[in-house]
Amino acid sequence: MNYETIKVETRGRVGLVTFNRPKSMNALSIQMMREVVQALQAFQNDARIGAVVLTGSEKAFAAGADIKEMQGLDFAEALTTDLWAEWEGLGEFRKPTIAAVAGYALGGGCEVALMCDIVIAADNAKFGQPEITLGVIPGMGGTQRLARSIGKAKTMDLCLTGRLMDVQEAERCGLVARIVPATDLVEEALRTADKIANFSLPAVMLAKESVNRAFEVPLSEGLRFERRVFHSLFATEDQSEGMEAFVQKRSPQFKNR
Ligand code: CO8
Repeated sequence: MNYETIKVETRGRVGLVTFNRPKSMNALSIQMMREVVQALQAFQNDARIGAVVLTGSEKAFAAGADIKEMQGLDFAEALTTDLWAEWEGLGEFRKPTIAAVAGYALGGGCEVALMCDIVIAADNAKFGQPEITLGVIPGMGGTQRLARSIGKAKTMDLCLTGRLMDVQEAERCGLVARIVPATDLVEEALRTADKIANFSLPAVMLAKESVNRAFEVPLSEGLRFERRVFHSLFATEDQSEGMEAFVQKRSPQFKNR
C-alpha cells in the first residue's frame, strides 16, 4: 500500500504508524486520517499483528487538525460532511494501541493520543486543546475523553484557556502512562507493544474492551461484563496453557497470539 502522509512498518508482531507531514507539524489532514484508518484496518485483519504504535516526529506528535484545510468550511459543510468522524476508526480499533508522543500533541493530536490505549511520552511532550484560540472547541473527544481521563478541573482549564501542559503535569493528571527520554521513545513504545502482542490476543482484546466499558456503563453493569468476560476466557487454550505454565514454573506458549 502506498501512503503519502504516514509511514507504515511492522516490527515483529507490532504495527508502527508514523505521521509524516513534517512541514506542517504533522497537522492531521483528511488524507492522513484516511490513511491511518486504512492502515489500522489492515493491521486489524492481519493475524500476525498483536498491537500498534502510533507516533510522530521529535517536534510534533501532531499539532492538531489541519487548520488550513478546515478554515474555509461553513456550518452546513462542517455538519453535513462530518469529515473528521472517520477518526473514530482509531477509537474503535480492537487491538491495543500505544501513542508514542514527542513534542506537540495539540487539539486533534491530543485527541488522537487519547483514543489510544496507552500514552507513552517523551520528556519534551506538550499537550493541549488550543481550539478556543481559533474560535472553536475540541471536536474529537477533547471535552469528553479528556474529561474522563483527567477530570473536570484540568479539562476545563485546558479547553477554556488553550494553555499547554508539559509532560510532567500530563503524567501527574493521568493522561500519560510513562515518561521516557525522547531518544528512547519509539523503542520503549515498541518494547511495550511487543510485550502486549505476545500475550494471548483474545485476553488482550477483551481486557481492552473491558477497561473501555468502564467509561460507557454504570459500575454494576461494568462489573457484570468483566466477570462474564473473565468466565469466558476459561474456554480458551491459552488459559489452560497460561495457568499450567505458571504451575510448572515455565514460560507460557500462547497459541492465540
Ligand atoms: N494546521 C495546519 N498547519 C499547521 C498546524 C495545524 N494545526 N500547526 C502547525 N502548522 C504549520 C504552520 O502553519 C507552519 O506552516 P508554514 O511554515 O507554512 O507557515 C508550520 O506548521 C510550522 O508551524 P509554526 O511556524 O507555527 O511552528 P512553531 O514552532 O512556531 O509553533 C505550534 C508550533 C505551537 C504547534 C504552532 O504551530 C501551533 O500553535 N499550531 C496550531 C495548534 C492548534 O491550534 N491546534 C488545534 C487545531 S484545531 C483541531 O485540532 C480541532 C480538532 C477537531 C476536529 C474534528 C472536528 C469534528
